[in-house]
Amino acid sequence: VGSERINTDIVTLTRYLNEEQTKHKEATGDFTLLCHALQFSFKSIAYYIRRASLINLGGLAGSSNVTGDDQKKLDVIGNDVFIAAMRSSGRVRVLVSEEEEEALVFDEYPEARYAVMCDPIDGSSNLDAGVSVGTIFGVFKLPIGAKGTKEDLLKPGTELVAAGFTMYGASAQLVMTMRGGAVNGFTMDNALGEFILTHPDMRIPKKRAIYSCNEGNSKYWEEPVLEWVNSLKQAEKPYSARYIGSMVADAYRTLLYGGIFAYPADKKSTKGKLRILYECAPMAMVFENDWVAGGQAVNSKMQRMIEVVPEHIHDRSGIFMGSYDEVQKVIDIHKKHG
Ligand code: AHM
Ligand code: MG
Repeated sequence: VGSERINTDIVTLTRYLNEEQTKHKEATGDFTLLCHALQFSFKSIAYYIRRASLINLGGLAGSSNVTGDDQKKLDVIGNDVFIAAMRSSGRVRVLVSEEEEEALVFDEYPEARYAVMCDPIDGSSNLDAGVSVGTIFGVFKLPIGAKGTKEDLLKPGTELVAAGFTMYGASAQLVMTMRGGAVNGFTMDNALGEFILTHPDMRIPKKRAIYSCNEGNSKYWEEPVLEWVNSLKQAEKPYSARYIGSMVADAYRTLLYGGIFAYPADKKSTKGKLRILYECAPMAMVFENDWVAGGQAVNSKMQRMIEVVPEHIHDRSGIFMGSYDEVQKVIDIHKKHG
């Protein structure tokens, strides 16, 4: 490769964050610092996942988390890495993690103005098989003097100032969006130790014949969901089924290729499986990003996912998200059933 063909002016996440900060004259740099701490936690988790089977991190840790799932050793490590990074940033007042029953309030930083919600390692049942997993995050900005109470957290996704996820796959892929901005995708360059802006201004295709859901649950599904999936199978050109079972990986594919990802509420899990604050709302912010990504995300009642207000920090919801036209099909069938 001739040197003239090597791009020497790459946009790293660090550069991108600096450039974003200078666009906002009122910015204090606090949010940028928070993003640096987030970035560090993604890099660390990516590193541990990659090393996992070499340094004996596979398997169960012998404890259960709040929702009764068996915790993996890596779940515990991912959670610890995330908490330490958020706490030490000095910019986080309160942190909600899937792995922690209560919100963690960082009283040592009473001036901190951000609340962070995260699932440190989502899809961890896939870990030992080497399948992609991910970290999902959402960020609220709190009023001055906020104490990190439940009221600071039980807010709809429309209040998020930033959200996104990192997928730990063949490479680590970070997708993030800030309020009013584009959805941008970064790829971890392991040699440089930097996330590089590789997918600026991501836009989800308006439609695509791919659906992604756990059909093993179909005996519990409500009538409209059954009718919808059946209609895809009976379409003139039937849809392709793709289900990884890691929301982040299924979401990343859906964002790039188009299609739909669904985890509906059903007769068994009447509230759905995925959590509102740190799984559904951040994904909704990415997919519904009005003029940017241009997709849709709704719950099982066909309400906009981003407007749903949880009553408890670990509340769950059904979710349908993806290409505009594909989600619209779900909405139309549900409307018909009234
Ligand atoms: P987790 O947070 O305990 O890992 O569970 C969330 C995961 C999602 O990543 C994925 O979409 C879903 O659970 C898969 O569930 P199922 O195995 O029921 O299909
Ligand atoms: Mg998880």
